[in-house]
Amino acid sequence: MKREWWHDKAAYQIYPKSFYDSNGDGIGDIQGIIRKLDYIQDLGIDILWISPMFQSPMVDNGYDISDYYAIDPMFGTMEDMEELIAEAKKRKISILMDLVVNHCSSEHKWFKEAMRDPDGPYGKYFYIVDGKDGEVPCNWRSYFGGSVWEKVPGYDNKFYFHSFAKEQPDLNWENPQVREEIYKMICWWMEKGLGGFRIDAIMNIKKDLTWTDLPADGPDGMADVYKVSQKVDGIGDFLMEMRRRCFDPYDGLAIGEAMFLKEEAVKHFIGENGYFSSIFAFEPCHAYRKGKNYKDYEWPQPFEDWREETAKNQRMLGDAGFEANIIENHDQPRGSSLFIPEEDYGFYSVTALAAIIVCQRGLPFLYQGQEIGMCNRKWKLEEFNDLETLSQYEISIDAGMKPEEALEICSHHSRDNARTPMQWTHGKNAGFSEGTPWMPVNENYTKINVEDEEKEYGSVLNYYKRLIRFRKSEEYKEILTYGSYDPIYEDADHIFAYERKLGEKKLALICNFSGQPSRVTLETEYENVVFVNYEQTTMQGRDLLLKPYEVVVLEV
Ligand code: TEU
Ligand code: CA
Repeated sequence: MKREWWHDKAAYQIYPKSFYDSNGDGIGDIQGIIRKLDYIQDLGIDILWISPMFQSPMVDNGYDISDYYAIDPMFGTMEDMEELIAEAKKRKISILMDLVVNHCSSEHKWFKEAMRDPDGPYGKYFYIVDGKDGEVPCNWRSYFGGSVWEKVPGYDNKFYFHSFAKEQPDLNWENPQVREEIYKMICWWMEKGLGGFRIDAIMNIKKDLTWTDLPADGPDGMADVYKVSQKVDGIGDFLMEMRRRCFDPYDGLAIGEAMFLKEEAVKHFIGENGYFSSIFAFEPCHAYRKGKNYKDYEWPQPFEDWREETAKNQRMLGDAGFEANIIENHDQPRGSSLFIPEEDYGFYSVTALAAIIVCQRGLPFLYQGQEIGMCNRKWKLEEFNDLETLSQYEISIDAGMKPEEALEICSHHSRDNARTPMQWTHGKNAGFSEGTPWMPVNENYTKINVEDEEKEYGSVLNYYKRLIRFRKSEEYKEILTYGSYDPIYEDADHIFAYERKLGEKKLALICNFSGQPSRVTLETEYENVVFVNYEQTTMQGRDLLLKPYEVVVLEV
């Protein structure tokens, strides 16, 4: 396999609104990120993905971009952005921005022009379709609820298409001019010295242009748009063109938000000749999603499904390339709350989860706050900010749930859980802002925060630092990056275990992911214990006696 600069690195996602506020307006900003670069470097991070900071009306917190060439004043200026790239570079950190090009904002000049003259050149930048006698062209439901169609103002029978909110009109990738505009913009940013992009919602860019009704899958008579948009052939041509034009020339890292891939398709998506450098490993992380809506999700994450999906994903990738391994991001609950069934999870369970994910094959990708053990909070309905959560609340109520039940489900699954301010200190507003934070701070900041955890050897934060150092150490870097991944003890109850092998070298990670003690009879003789989360490892002959949430990495 051809070696790439990013293969043996560790990555971290920043949700900028909630990371660090440098000027007291209650919103995180670019200068705030710059001030925390030393912290990020100290954690062992080499690659930073920052969620969108482009000019935006913020209907979907920046995932609705009205000018791709401008930084939103909420976050700072273009000079701030250039300073951030330069300061990061000094610390050998590469910046990835978020590429949101399935859609733009309804405030983008292209869209405004398209609405003014739907039959003119900018009309072709979007999907503007005639309805059926004033009714929508077909019955597809958008991701955030309601029809994918919205009337073009002033016209009785013209509609524009939006996969997400109506303020996020989909761009027409079939139009070569649109693709040119997108590629030009990506290259413009790459020229500024970015390391690459994370590519948003990209599986939606190829449409079924027949706009045919689907059998209804809900009482509203509609059917989910993703059932069509992610099944259409031909997406590869667009993606390969984008790679060749925008990423290859800069040796850029492109990480796709690609989901629901079939086994045969994976090899086309990643690796040396894939459309992307890497994609996120959503299947293991989303094992709890048993349907489309929050009300169909399991809580907590079902252990066996998670273990199985991990093994499947790792096997599917084989030699094709590397996935980006996550337990959380800005679109789902906090990993510790989701994955750990115990109400009162502490150091051991959180670090067990950390070790399982960081030692896998693939790029370890942390989300801000994960490294200190941040978790979900309890919400009141009026505190939710996220449009997806509000639509999911309605869906639960419409399905006949009591308000308390619907609120509990939304409290578990709301994306807002991931968007509460980063907990820097045990002081006012968790040290996030001098002003009033745009989002409530999780009340547990007096216990879970960077300042206190930095001082304590046995904190989650210091464990993460040692873990990342282990992953990148001279001695184990090679095997942890390029070694094969083989699940072991797959039938053992609540044991998450796998081997990494490279040449003569072999490591095994064995974790008891439960609150009860457990025993594993080892089939291999190991010589060294190389990484742990308890002070002592107990062996009885061939039996490894594991304490609750104990994880060990053994070496042959
Ligand atoms: O998400 C794309 C996507 O498919 C979402 O439906 C996602 O699965 C859902 O939010 C999970 O709860 C991306 C971004 O990550 C998300 O924040 C944006 O809202 C969305 O695109 C639209 O740009
Ligand atoms: Ca600010």
